[in-house]
Amino acid sequence: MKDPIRVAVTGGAGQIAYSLLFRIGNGEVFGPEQPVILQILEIPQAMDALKGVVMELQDSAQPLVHDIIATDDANVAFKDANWAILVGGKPRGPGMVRADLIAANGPIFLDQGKAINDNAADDIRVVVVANPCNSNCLVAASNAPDVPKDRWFAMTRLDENRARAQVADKAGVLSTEVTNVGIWGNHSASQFPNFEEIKVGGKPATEVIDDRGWFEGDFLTTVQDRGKAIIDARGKSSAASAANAALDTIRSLITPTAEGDWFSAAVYSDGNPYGIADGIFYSFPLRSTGNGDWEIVEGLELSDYAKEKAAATQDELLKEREAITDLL
Ligand code: NAX
Repeated sequence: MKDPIRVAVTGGAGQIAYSLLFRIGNGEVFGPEQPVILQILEIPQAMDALKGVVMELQDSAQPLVHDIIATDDANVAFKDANWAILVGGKPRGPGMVRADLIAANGPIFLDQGKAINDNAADDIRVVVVANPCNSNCLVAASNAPDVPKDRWFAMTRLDENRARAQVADKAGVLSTEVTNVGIWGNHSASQFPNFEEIKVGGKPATEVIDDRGWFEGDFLTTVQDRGKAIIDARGKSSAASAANAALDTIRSLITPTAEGDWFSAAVYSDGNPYGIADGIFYSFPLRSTGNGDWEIVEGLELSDYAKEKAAATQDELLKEREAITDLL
């Protein structure tokens, strides 16, 4: 059996972690031969609740889980970590606008960025789930100067999966038939799931579903507003599907991407082929070699419509960045 890898998960007593931790322990993402040591971070007030989660992890007796470390010290949680999944953060409170949320989360990600920089393993890779994930990722990455920027990802995979599911449902096919789903920009209502590139059974989705009005209307708004629709229906925000998307993100990064396909995550924009501003975490269609290297898919011909959408979500990210300049 291989040596265990260390996986740090923050927000361990929260609802996403309640699904995520057990699925990591099951070998669903790193494989059935790869033992893991779970290093779970919480705030002091949630340590009792985390104790309960740890008891349940112990009671699952998962063979791949070689140790569980529960702590409220970021330096301990990120010590020698190979992967960090940053799920914990301050939720949006009543009356808070997006700028307030960004400001409230900034200091958390500044501290965690520093702790990752000072403690993590040389091959650390970080997936930021906690919202506003693109800007939180920018704060953390900016405060970890020793960790290359291409190791940081903000999660837009849930949006990708939502878009895939909507198209599969409309076309009456299995979700596996729907490929080339790329989310552009911010994990927010301004995101652009670029339906012009999506394929169904290898054919353009816009030919299979010959209804441009649906794509520009219901499709976009359903994907963009899905998080709110789930809160309205469930009384709580998406958790199982968010954990699922975090695992999908990591799996896509450690597995070679199928020929001609791509997946989505927000990455540090630094001289990209589409003229998107540098210095923000912007979601692009990506391809992975499977050994940790990835690249932005090149050569896509964006229509004027797509360019406008891609620019609008970029502008929102630039505005978010203005709210955190003192943390970068
Ligand atoms: P919960 O409120 O259930 O759990 C969050 C946990 O984080 C709490 O237990 C809290 O004590 C802990 N926490 C707070 N500050 C912390 C810190 N400084 N260090 C460590 N832990 C800390 O939220 P949950 O439903 O699990 O969602 C977690 C985050 O995911 C939220 O920010 C949420 O907005 C975000 N989401 C992101 C999604 C995405 O696609 N990127 C989708 C789902 C989700 O909305």
